[in-house]
Amino acid sequence: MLCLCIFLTLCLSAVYSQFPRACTTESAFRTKICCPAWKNAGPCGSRAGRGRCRNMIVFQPFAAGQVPQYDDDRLGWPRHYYDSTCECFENYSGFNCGSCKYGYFGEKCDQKKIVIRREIRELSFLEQKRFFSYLALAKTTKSKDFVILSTGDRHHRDTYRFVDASIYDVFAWIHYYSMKPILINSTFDSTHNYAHQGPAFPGWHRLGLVSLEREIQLMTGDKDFALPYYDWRGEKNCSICTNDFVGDNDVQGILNPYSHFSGWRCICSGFNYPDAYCPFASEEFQMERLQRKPGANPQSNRLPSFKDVEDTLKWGNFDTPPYNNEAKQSFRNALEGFLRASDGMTLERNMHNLVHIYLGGTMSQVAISSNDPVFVLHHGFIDKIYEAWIHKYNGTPDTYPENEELGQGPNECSTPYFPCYRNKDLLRKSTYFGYKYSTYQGL
Ligand code: KOJ
Ligand code: ZN
Repeated sequence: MLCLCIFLTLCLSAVYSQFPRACTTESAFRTKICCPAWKNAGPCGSRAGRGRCRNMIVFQPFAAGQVPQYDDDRLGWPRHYYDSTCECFENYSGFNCGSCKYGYFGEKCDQKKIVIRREIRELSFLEQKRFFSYLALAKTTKSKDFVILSTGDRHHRDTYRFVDASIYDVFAWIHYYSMKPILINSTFDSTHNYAHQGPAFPGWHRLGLVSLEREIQLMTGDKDFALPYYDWRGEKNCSICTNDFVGDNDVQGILNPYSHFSGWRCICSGFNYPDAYCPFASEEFQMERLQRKPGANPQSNRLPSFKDVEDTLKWGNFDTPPYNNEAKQSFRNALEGFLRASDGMTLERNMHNLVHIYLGGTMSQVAISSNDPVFVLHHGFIDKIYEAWIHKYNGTPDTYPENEELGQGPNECSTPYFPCYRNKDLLRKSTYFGYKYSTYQGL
């Protein structure tokens, strides 16, 4: 068993997220080069033919003389931090080309594998227990390859620190970091962010899930592991909010002490203010516990219906001008839940947003919602609907629209993932990323 684990670890090796620990040294930031060595084959495994250090990573650089005076560190991701990163060949990937693209395994990354994501209630009792055990491991195992950014003050770069976090917390932090208000000309713009309210929304969350899934495969050596999803269509209440699944809660929203996540703490909780990034990501700070109050909010006391999902899939335009939370007749805006899916015109809360607000507590706060693993199950189902749309309308990267949302252009890197995935490259069938969905209740 031990040999098998070592073997699998060697085959799978490091994946993608950020920041790569190896690129948070003083010299990496000074030179703006993030091209770590792979084994003893040189930077990006170049002597083994795995990749090379490339000095232009931003696919859509600003034209000369047009560099805007933005001071947000995430804009034009990742140009604020790095000018050079690894370009990996064939199916190699990762910050040093030491790992494989999603969906590929083996020393030469030439073995394609597609895992099947199933509804959480389709899993056997043992598979369910395995899933919760893997999450517990991910919450407590420090990420070997990645660290997270913690700042006292976003205006002062000397307060930026990179700190250890667990595999699950790196995942939760990525969502937190992407949705902080954008700093433009020294003022904060809270109306836009890099992951929501624009065409990047479905692909951004797809990348988050697939990176977590891969991290769990690596951590456990279980190559067959697939994230489950929660199909909430037509539910009278949250039927998985029981101790067998994501946990029961009391009227205050505290999770039942005998449930799987009752001891979990929320990274980056308690300081929603714009001026800092997760400043207390430290041992001393007591982060708040997860909270959940399904159905308690009178404005959002229902879950979306079967018809809501059908109606959402009626909209053949992936997204429409103005490509934000006011887009009409837009599949993306209906799925995200700013639009009534049936008429495509009325702005109202539905679908993705409705489920977040319905669940309440941690899930209803955009900054920290990803701390609750029900986020993973909910977004798994959102991703399944996105996948159904891609199949129905033959979506390809060319379907992704030009738009003005910061960081959401087709050729911009999905922010803040590492290495770069262009937003438009996330509009592809899921088998490209190594997974597909089971059919459940007709979808
Ligand atoms: C939390 C989120 C989100 C939306 C809402 C509610 O993460 O994306 O809450 O609008
Ligand atoms: Zn989100």
